[in-house]
This record gives sequence, structure tokens and C-alpha cells, in this order.
Amino acid sequence: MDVRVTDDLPETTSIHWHGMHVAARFDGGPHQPIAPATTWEPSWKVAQPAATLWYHPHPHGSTQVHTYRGLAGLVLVDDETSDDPGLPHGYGIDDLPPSCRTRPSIRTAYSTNVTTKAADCSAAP
Ligand SMILES: [Cu+2]
Repeated sequence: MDVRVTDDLPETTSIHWHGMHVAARFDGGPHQPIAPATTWEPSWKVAQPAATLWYHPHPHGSTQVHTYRGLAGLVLVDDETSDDPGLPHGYGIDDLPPSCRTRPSIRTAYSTNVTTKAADCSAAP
């Protein structure tokens, strides 16, 4: 998997590959910030069973706000067992992975008093 992440935000962010089996240097936690107007290009071989994973930002102190504003998505890993005829598997037809995120009640990226109030859900694609 080759990824190119360019931070076009006016502030630092990061991208974490939640559930993906990657080396620590590609994990994208708060220890791997992406500064505004810079690009991070992690790359690794996907070697894990089929799974529905997600990526999300992980900048210290603003993970929730960045996620709520849309910096998140799904990563679908397939393998030889993915076509199990006993399960729906027509992506976008009978296989609609949901994506939910909480909404901060205080809309500032720098507040330390952010609390959750509601959840937004959507289904891909
Ligand atoms: Cu995570």
C-alpha cells in the first residue's frame, strides 16, 4: 500500500491506519505529525487477513475535531476468504460499511473542554 498524504490544513495533523499491521514508522500516531504544506509518503506490504479498517487523524489535542470535519475513511482489506458466498459482498449493493463519528459541541480545534454531543453516520460508498 502506497499512500501520499499532503497536509493542506492551516495546522499540523497526522494519519493513523487503525487496525493495519504496519511498522511503527508508518503507524501515523501523534509522534508522526504532518506539518502544513508538507507530504508524508508511507508505504508497506499488506499482509493480514481480510478486514474492515479505518484511517483517522491522530494529532495531539485535535484528533476529534479533525475526525469530525472529515479526515477519516475506510480501508477494506480482501483476501482469498473474502468471497464467502454466505455473506453479502457486493460493495455498494449489499455490503455498505458504515462510518460514524462523534460531533464536538465546542467547535474549536484548540479547546481542552471538547465534549461529544451527537453522532453522524453515513454508509460508504
Ligand atoms: Cu485508531
